[in-house]
Amino acid sequence: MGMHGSKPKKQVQVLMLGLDGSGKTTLLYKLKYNESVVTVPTVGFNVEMLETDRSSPGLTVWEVGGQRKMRPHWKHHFLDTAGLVFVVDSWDVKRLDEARKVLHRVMRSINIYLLTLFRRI
Ligand SMILES: Nc1nc2c(ncn2[C@@H]2O[C@H](COP(=O)(O)OP(=O)(O)OP(=O)(O)O)[C@@H](O)[C@H]2O)c(=O)[nH]1
Ligand SMILES: [Mg+2]
Repeated sequence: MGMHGSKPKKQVQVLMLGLDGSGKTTLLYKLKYNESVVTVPTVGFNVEMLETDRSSPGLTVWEVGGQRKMRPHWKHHFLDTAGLVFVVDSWDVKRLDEARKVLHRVMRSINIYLLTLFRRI
């Protein structure tokens, strides 16, 4: 009865991808705690549930490491994903083309909502 009136909230999975060093972990913890944290390259993944208002589903955000050796693992997260956030470091001009190719490869494999974030500062 302690849970009276509160149904478990629906959770929607969001996948956060992008090249290594594009700023995914930084963004994830900024969204979660509104803090800038010191990061290390993600080996595997980080996952956090984000608070949303009562009428919206909860967001479970999965950030998977973007190093070349990590990218083959991305596909294991595609199945349950409702949306993709693809993070691009727009200062890293030399790797914009690599980011474009990697994003195109991902979009060929999944059919979902896409948000591309270009980090500027
Ligand atoms: N100036 C600036 N630096 C940032 C920003 N976001 C991240 N960084 C820095 O970029 C570096 C890499 O950030 P991460 O968030 O670890 O990058 P990542 O995309 O998670 O990298 P992987 O986990 O290896 O795929 C860190 O030194 C961050 O402090 C930003 O918006 N502006
Ligand atoms: Mg990371």
